[in-house]
Amino acid sequence: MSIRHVCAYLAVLSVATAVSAAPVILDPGFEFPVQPVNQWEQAGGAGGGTLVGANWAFSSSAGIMRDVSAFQGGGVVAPEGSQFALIQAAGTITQTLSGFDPGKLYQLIVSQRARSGQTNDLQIRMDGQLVGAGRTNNMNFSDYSTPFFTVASAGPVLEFAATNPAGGDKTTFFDNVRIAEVTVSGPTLTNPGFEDGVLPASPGYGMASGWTSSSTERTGVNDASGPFLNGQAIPEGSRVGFIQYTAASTNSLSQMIAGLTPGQRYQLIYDEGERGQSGAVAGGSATLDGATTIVPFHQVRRLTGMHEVHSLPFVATASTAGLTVSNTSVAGDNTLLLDNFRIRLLDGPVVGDSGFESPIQPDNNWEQATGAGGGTLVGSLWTFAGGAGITRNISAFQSNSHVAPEGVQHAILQGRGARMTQTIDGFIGGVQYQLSLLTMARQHAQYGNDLEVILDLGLPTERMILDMSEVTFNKFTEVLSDPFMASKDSYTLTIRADLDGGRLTGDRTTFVDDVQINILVPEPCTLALTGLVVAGLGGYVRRRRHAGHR
Ligand SMILES: [Ca+2]
Ligand SMILES: [Ca+2]
Ligand SMILES: [Ca+2]
Repeated sequence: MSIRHVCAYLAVLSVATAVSAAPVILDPGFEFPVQPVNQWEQAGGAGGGTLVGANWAFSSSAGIMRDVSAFQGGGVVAPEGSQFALIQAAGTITQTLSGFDPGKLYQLIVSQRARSGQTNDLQIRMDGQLVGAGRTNNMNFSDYSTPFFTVASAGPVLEFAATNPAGGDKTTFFDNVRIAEVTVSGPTLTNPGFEDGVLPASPGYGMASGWTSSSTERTGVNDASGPFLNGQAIPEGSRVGFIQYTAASTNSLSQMIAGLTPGQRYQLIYDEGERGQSGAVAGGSATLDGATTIVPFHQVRRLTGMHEVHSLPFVATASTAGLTVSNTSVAGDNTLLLDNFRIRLLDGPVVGDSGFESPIQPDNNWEQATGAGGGTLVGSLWTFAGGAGITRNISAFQSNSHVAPEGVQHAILQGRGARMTQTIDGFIGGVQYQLSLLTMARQHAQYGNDLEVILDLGLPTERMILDMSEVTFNKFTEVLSDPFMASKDSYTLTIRADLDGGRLTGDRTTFVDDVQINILVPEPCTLALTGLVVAGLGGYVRRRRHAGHR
């Protein structure tokens, strides 16, 4: 992520703030009824205590346990008070709560652990809606925070359920249930970099705080020592999340994005990678509210480090949106790595087909204005010339490895004279803008060429706003143009390849995707960067001003 975006996201994202906890949970610590010393009770009758008078309802294998019962072997002590809840194998514990305000945003925190040497899962539901889930395999009590959730009634039913997917005698313990109303200002994700909460025991399967897991045994969190991260650089902080393949199903991590403004355009950005086992190919995708695909299914191979994924731009229809990121396995023993989720506000003029997703090219094919390729450019909102065109995943241009960072297609600029042009309306005079795009060099022969972005090419108002004398990135990297002040409402935008005054030779191709123009808000931390092109992690930009525009 660029420094510019660190600043921007700090401005846009706000830390969730818990305020007065209006929701009422009776006996959130399972302290009543008091069990006899060294005893417990399950609703089915096991144990030497009682559940009469409890505020919770228990299925037969669920109950309440006191410190330190014979049940526990290892001598488990409650993290709050002297009692806690247990569910042995599969079962549920429920309570009808009160004091909620439908439509408001809430978050539940529970302290949970597994019985020594065991694993189980723990699902948390409000009125039947899954609000949190993951594997309990830690042998010490630790807090798990659900994603944000809303409720439909003032008195929802809270349910803790263990589903014991592996069968056998497995027990999960939990205690100290807390629910707080959450207020956010601006788009907010919970634990977007997987830095919060306990690090699950090796190999890392477990609860990812702030996220809900579809498959409690196949998702989790790794740090630098983790087998799924497998030696790759961590894009943000010291941990990444992961979704491992399973042959029979799609596995996913989910949470709620809060603080969106209906009608506003946004983009989800995150870092993605693959573990790197022999022949492994993960299948990444992301949806909103289970219905809108914002990151289409694409193949993910281990490359030189994790790389940015930019979603298709989307318009918020409500203040919240349910995000689900999935791995639909393609081949081998694969694992999708994830980190550093963030939301970008798209507030500038709309670039038509900013990600070169239309027209759709045939599978594994491309088309250039020269006629090369097996696809078509008819109907594109861009005008292509020379070696410029569009490639779909996975074509010969991509050497069967790199794929589009946004959608499933990206632009190609092969050789001098390759260019693509579009008239952009909707600028506001006096407002300062900045263009961003993702670019990399084709990993082939002489690599990339000289990439230039020009406003009003050939007109008296012509201005070059980005000039990279040679694109050398070996993975898609975001670059930013010079800031520019609009003086009218419409400009022609030209993105072209040059040879840097003849210095570059050979068959060079530069890839481009996700061209966006945003309003540049002069925040204190970005002022110092004005005029610089800032490279993302692992890359760099060499940039040189031409003496004059050619
Ligand atoms: Ca307790
Ligand atoms: Ca991280
Ligand atoms: Ca694209």
